[in-house]
Amino acid sequence: MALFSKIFAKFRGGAIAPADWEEFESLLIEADLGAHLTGEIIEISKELARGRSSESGDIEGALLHALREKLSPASRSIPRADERTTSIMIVGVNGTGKTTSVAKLMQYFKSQGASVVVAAADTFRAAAIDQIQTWGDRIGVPVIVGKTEGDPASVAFDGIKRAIGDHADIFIIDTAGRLHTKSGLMDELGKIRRVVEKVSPIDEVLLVVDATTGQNGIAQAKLFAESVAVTGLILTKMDGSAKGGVALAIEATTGIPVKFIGSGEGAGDLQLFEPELYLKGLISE
Ligand SMILES: Nc1nc2c(ncn2[C@@H]2O[C@H](COP(=O)(O)OP(=O)(O)O)[C@@H](O)[C@H]2O)c(=O)[nH]1
Ligand SMILES: [Mg+2]
Repeated sequence: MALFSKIFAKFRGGAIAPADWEEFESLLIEADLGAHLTGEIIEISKELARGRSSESGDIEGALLHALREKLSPASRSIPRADERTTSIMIVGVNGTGKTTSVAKLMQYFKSQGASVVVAAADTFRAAAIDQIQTWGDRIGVPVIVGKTEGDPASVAFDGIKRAIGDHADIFIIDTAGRLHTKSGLMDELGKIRRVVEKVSPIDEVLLVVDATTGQNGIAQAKLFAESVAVTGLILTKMDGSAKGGVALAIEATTGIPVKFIGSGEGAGDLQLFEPELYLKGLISE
């Protein structure tokens, strides 16, 4: 990404012309940092440039520090309950990569030696049910399904009962994302949560956002965060044309921590989000 490398070269070179600031601003906007955050970063950078009596290395350090403050202070880990199943609900708009992320999480937790059960609570399309079942068969995770167009909450309920019965470490719920009826979707997600929590708490609600959708992704994060208690983000399609600034923009706007990065269509294409590496990637050349 190296968004900041040009401006650092200017810092080192001495004077920064107005045109340089404009170029820097366009770069930040193109990288999906959003107008507000871009404005703030430009201000901070100008401030640093004005007060520059020191080496450019100090300016880099100061900017890194300012960006770090914009990231969410919340924990990025997925704490596991000791004596019971840890339940994770996956939410997000259609096509963002929810089902694929469920497959990636199956593999991630299995590779840690945990046992996993999944509920296919997107019952809207038969193809969606097949998709998650195929992943489950391939990875070796039981997937609880219901009838097409059946009640998603009852599939989730069957899933948690199975997970408890199997003493599974992790229970993951895949959900639908048809947003044209926003309140309908949020009600459905709320109902799934209530029904599952009759037997066992939901520990995590992970929102899946497609990084290539830029500002739209930020709007989705705000929308879901208002309606369901989102505990973390999975930022998908970071292997595509995404400029990656969206992670910083979403965290600065919503305070929700990015927990995982999706970088492909395979079950292994999932990484933990590492804030320091991410910031270095934005800054270094
Ligand atoms: N390149 C890339 N494609 C992805 C990633 N995650 C999901 N996809 C693709 O995005 C499309 C939609 O994914 P899906 O999991 O069905 O989305 P859902 O509707 O939210 O469940 C599929 O073609 C996936 O293979 C990713 O991290 N990188
Ligand atoms: Mg899906």
